Amino acid sequence: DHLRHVDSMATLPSGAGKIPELNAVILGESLASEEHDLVLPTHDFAQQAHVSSPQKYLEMYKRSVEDPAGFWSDIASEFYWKKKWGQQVYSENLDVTKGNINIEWFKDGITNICYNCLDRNIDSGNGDKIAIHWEGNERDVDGSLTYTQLLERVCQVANFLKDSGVKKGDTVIIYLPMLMELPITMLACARIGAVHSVVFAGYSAESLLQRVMDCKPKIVVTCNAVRRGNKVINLKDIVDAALSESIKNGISVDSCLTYENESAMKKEDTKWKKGRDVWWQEVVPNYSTTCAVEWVDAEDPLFLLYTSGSTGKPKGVLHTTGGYMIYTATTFKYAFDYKEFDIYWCTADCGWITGHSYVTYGPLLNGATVVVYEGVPNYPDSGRCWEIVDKYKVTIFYTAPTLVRSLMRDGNEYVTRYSRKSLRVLGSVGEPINPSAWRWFYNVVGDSRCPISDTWWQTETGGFMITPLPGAWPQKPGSATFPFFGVQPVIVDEKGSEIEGECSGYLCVKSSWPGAFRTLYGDHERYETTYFRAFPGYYFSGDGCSRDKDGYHWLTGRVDDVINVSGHRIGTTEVESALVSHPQCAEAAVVGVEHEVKGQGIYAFVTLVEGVPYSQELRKSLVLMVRNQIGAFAAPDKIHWAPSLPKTRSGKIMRRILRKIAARQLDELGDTSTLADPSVVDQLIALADA
Ligand code: 6R9
Repeated sequence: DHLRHVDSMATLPSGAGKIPELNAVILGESLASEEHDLVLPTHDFAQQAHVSSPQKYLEMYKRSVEDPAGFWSDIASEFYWKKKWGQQVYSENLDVTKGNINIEWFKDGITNICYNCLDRNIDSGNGDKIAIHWEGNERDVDGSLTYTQLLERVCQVANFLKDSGVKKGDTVIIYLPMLMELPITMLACARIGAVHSVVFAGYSAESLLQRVMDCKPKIVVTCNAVRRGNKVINLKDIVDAALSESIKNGISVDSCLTYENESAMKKEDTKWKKGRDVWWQEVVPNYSTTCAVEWVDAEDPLFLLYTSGSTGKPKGVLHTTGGYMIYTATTFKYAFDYKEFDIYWCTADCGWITGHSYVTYGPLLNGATVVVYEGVPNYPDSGRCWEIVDKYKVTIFYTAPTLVRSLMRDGNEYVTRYSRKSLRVLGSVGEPINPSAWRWFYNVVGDSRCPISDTWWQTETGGFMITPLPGAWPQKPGSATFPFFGVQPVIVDEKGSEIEGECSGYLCVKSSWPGAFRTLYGDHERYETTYFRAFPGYYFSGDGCSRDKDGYHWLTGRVDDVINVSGHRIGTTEVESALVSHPQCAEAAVVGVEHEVKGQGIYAFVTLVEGVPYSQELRKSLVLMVRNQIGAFAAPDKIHWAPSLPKTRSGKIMRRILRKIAARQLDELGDTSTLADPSVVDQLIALADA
């Protein structure tokens, strides 16, 4: 273990400001290092960092919460605004008891995020800088685009969209894998003021349909197929299925722009619907490489992204333009200590929020060079990531704990075979990173030299909320450390009272930040209920969190019915709905269970229709049902036969008990006396390995 242990932080200069919760940490005296290993930034790293000391952080943080308007407008002024925002930099109401929830930043400011990502960087002399390095699934398939070339591509797509009748405020669904065309299409939408809704290309036709029905896109952009590892997935078939079903439900999509992904499937083999489908390669290149920008209000919508909640219906998280732009740009710069020379690679897919904020917008707003990888991280073998790191001289590598754990299991040789000398900052997102995985990432991948930014945030928050600033302060493996500028996290108890000092409870946020989502598409009521009613006055994250005596934050996972599988959010109800749509399934209850690689696995208790016998085939067809209805990533790891489910007298399933049975913590079942029929529990235990 190469960690640098320290006895105290007395070596750090003291002199912190007046923000009590942070003082304990920032001032060395009260640091309880005996409990956790502390990992100090190296001297060289700290010296060159944007935020080089706890004091510097504290100074900036203090201003950001005491004078948010001043802090954020100074930063916003570094971007291009056709017209400056109004008198009031922001306005907010986060208290349901005082009226509707309302958040606005930079209102009446007129800008365009695509212009700020591309034109602005080109105008400042970076036109020839590489914007995107694209690495295909196969080793020898790659390509790159400079900022100028990227703008040209974006303009062609934007012109096509306009020509197809897409106007400001219209929605475009993008169902694409990690081709360059994915960020290109996102930027093209932004350029003309259209609202993109990227649907992860691992979602099933059923899930795509649900999203089409909800946001009614003018057009769908897809490709014929994709190669992931050794598998070829026919995306066009999935789109066809969703679109023909949507027509039956009264929603017809005029146009389906389809990119021919030649390496996966030939044009000739692709099913085609004349009049609706258009080949990308046949139309897009014919359009002009310039396209005037549609200037939009800071509060005009930028995108919709569906995420799982605790009910079956996905939530359309809506982000607007101005605040999101400033927030993603700023968080990217500070949390990764971004510098002009950096080569940045984030392994996330643009189908998730991480791919929106930290593959596309955040990095490009900073004029960064971004690596986009089409394939899976362990293809053709577990060394692929480090091969890519060496190939492009990646300096910042941002990934998920699930990948770290799976590569860790495959052994160090796959890592040490490659140089990785270029790396200087590592990042983690999606779920809590276990201290052991953190250490492996730090010691083996980063050669004990690269700080790790363990970034806690959500689809809803738009950007990082609690994250280390590399170089600023010592890290504790597994802790997301401290809030980003302008973010005021609070931990509340059951009653919604803030708890101070060392504690654990529900993680909420006091007052707004520029990147916050503004509503759930078409359902402001649900927005208020889900996020603001549980603890009036606060945004409730749905996560549990504890704070140690040094003020470090430790995320403990979801406290609602959301499971986090390999960093993907899946609602238990979504999986249950898919299971019960199987004709032989009478009832289902799904819980999360610890999983070595995925973080959480999906564990399903299934009650069959009277008289249907248990069988291995039935198990398989139940799993298939979920794969088809949601996507392969949501497939249950275990189907546990349940003659009946443990329910209270009022009919509520007691998930607490199911969680214990799933985890085989049978001596911790707790009180089962309130069950309508306590003998159900023994029945379930008897069938645990059936
Ligand atoms: C960015 C993203 C959000 C949920 C969130 C939490 C979990 C994400 C985390 C983390 C601990 C981290 N989560 N990052 N938990 N430490 N660094 O993942 O967004 O898909 O909306 O998921 O993921 O439970 O509530 P999203």
